[in-house]
Amino acid sequence: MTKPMRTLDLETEFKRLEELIVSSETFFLAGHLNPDGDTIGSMLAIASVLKRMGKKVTLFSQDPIPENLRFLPQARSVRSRLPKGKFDAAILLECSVPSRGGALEPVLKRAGKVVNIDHHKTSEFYGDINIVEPHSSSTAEIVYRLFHNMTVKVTRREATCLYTGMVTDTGRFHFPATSPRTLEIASRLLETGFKFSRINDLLYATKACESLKILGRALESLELKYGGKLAVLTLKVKDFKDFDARSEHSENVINYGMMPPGVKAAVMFREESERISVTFRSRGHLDVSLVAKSFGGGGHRNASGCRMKATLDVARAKVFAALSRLLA
Ligand SMILES: [Mn+2]
Repeated sequence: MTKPMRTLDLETEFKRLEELIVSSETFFLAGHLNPDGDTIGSMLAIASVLKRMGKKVTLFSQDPIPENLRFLPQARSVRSRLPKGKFDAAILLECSVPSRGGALEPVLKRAGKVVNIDHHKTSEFYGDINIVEPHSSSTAEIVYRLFHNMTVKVTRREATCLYTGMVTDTGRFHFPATSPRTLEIASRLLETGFKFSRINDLLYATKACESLKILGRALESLELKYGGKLAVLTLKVKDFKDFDARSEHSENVINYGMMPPGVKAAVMFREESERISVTFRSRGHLDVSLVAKSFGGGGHRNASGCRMKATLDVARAKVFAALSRLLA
């Protein structure tokens, strides 16, 4: 009985967002820290549509856009400095809480309305409008639905952005969140004629040397625990220094942890200057977002993360204790 109600609410929220878009002039768009293809792709697609409608749009990402996503149309229009002035609407993408986007508070306080668009079930409904759809494979899928409702015809460039969001968040249409609808939307995007194969090449067959070297280091660190149910990868500050690599070069490395047969969950510890970044992966019903959330993070059942102010040893001990309970 709760399901139709939820759908009804969501449709109302979509309608309210449409009305807000029509009645607003100035927009602030922001994504989460360490932005990924879904956050940036969704942001750029919305910005492009808003601009076509004659709106003024300011795009913000506190952290820089990863190199492998800089091919996206208008990627350079994303600023890393918080803008001054007021906005009619602030749209946050994939921020389960506003602080996931960094220090956005000053801008949000000055915004007429705050919109939260997310597909993470850990999202807190902090917006004046909340479009939270945990069954969507990606935020890009939700954004496509918004455009569809608005009868916006997606351009080739917008399709490039939305496709990038979908293909990256679904692990190339591999993760269980991939639905018939995901593939149907991908198919509609393909119909615009964007350079599908070239985008896939840029995303998946192009890798910086630093990333390859870091991957090698991470794979060497692989440990199996709890009878082979948990894979552990560790990257230390020194590993990054040795190869002159940055944290973005370790993106997706965690997925290799899920490859040994019998592994149910993988965790990667990344030592940063003053904290430890922890990433989790799992399969099936094993919900690693519970562990991430218990340490102040968030994410999905099968993919989540958190940051801990602790030494590597302390972070490992705490996380292992939580994971052993989960795996028991
Ligand atoms: Mn996403």
